[in-house]
Amino acid sequence: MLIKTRDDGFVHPQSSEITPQNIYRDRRQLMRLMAGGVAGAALAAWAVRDARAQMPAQGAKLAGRKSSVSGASTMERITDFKDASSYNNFYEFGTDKSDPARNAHTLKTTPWTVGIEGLVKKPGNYALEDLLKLSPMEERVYRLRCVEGWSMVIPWVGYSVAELIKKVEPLGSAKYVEFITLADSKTMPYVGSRVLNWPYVEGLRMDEAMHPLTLLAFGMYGEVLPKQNGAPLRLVVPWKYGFKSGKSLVKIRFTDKQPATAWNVAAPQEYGFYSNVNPLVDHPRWSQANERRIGEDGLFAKKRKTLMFNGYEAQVGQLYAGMDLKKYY
Ligand SMILES: Nc1nc2c(c(=O)[nH]1)N[C@H]1C(S)=C(S)[C@@H](COP(=O)(O)O)O[C@H]1N2
Ligand SMILES: [Mo]
Repeated sequence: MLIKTRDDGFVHPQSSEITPQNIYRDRRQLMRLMAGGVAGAALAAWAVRDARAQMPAQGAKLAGRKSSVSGASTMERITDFKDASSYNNFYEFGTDKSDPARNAHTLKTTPWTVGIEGLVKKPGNYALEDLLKLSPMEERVYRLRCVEGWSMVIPWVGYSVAELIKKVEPLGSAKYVEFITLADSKTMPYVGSRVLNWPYVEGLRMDEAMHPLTLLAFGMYGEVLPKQNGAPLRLVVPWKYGFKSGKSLVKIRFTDKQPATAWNVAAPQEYGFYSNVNPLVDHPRWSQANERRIGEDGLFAKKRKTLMFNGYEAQVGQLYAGMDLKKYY
């Protein structure tokens, strides 16, 4: 049964009536109801996926066209979906790698809006449905390198955050972008714990945010994002340590001052603002020269050498020309 829930005609199936059979019937029905094209399909998929949230079945499809951005896809072996969706850092849901997959089902991803604030001509609350339609979806296979010394290769679906930034027109005085994520203690059991200051905040310099590789992701592996991976939308900054890629974004704020980021506030000697992947700059408590690729951790798996800027130096090296990367870590 399709229920009309919003004035703008956004529809979703009622979850109590969902069975594996009628999902596909409803999905086809939604596809017909929605405007054609990629955005329409994405929106329909979105609605179905939310209704299926409690089900063990795979999520709804969210396909993207192949990206034309230089360096946007590595040919390295893609990490299994199972690993990418069960070995996570999402401290709002617990600090063990297995906690987010177990706990994130409580996250409510509809309705969802992203507030655009600060030094910008078009501030306001942007509905997820509108963000999904803002630009064509692309698939990009990025390496993700966690500061803890492991990595994955994940096919994300989304578009450059630059597309959104251009639409909202930041003022000339905006030098940084602050990315603020959801902190809802009712649905996120560790919000309120003392591990970090909540909300989890990250930030980029304006030119980093505008770089075409910086992705606003809505999906992975051709499906909408699993909750533990940061549904309904997150950042992915492939040349920086994974913690720069905030999950479940609710606000994007344009500022003239470098944002106070969650990890930098928690441990400034260990985590800087830039956090570019750099095998030559060790973490104070461990080396960053090598990494373990998740899914390769058998007896004979060798550690891989960590690459400068996580392998994206050709694309982003120029952003840091002349900077002392030992000082600005
Ligand atoms: N809101 C929020 N975003 C977050 C985190 C977090 O704890 N909370 N962890 C970060 C870290 S440390 C990493 S490595 C990546 C992991 O993303 P993945 O689970 O999709 O691989 O998410 C980042 N984004
Ligand atoms: Mo991480």
